[in-house]
Amino acid sequence: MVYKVHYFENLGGRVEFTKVLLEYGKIPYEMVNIPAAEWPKLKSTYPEGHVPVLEYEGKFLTQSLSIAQYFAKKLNLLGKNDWEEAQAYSFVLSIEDTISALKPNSRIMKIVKGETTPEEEEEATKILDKATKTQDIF
Ligand SMILES: N[C@@H](CCC(=O)N[C@@H](CS)C(=O)NCC(=O)O)C(=O)O
Repeated sequence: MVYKVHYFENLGGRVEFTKVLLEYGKIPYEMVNIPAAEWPKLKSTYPEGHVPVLEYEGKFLTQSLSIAQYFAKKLNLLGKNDWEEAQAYSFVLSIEDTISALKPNSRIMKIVKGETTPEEEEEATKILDKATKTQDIF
């Protein structure tokens, strides 16, 4: 049975951790691409009303970091010992902090579309600089 990853059509976001791992591990999967226009109708059919969702053997797993961790473990990417495992988790959570900091007012989409005001751009640059410094620790 092949893994199915549910996410919005033509949109990157919280699904990317999982897609990178699936591609890296050459794990077969299918995307279930949800058109934005269909979402209001489909939202209530998902366990927590959001995506990404992993579907496998009739079961559904929510939460992007849990899904990514599931595959990271399968691919032996959680470190050689408890310390390295904690470092891997720390790295992921620092990315999560960055996503959360960029999320208000759809800032991510504005950045992608080049629609940010100079003030928003300056703020986003600060957030991304901080993230780069944090990730340099690893
Ligand atoms: N903590 C959840 C957050 C999921 C989330 O916010 N997903 C967004 C897309 S990135 C979503 O489904 N938005 C539509 C909605 O909530 O109606 C996770 O990491 O999976």
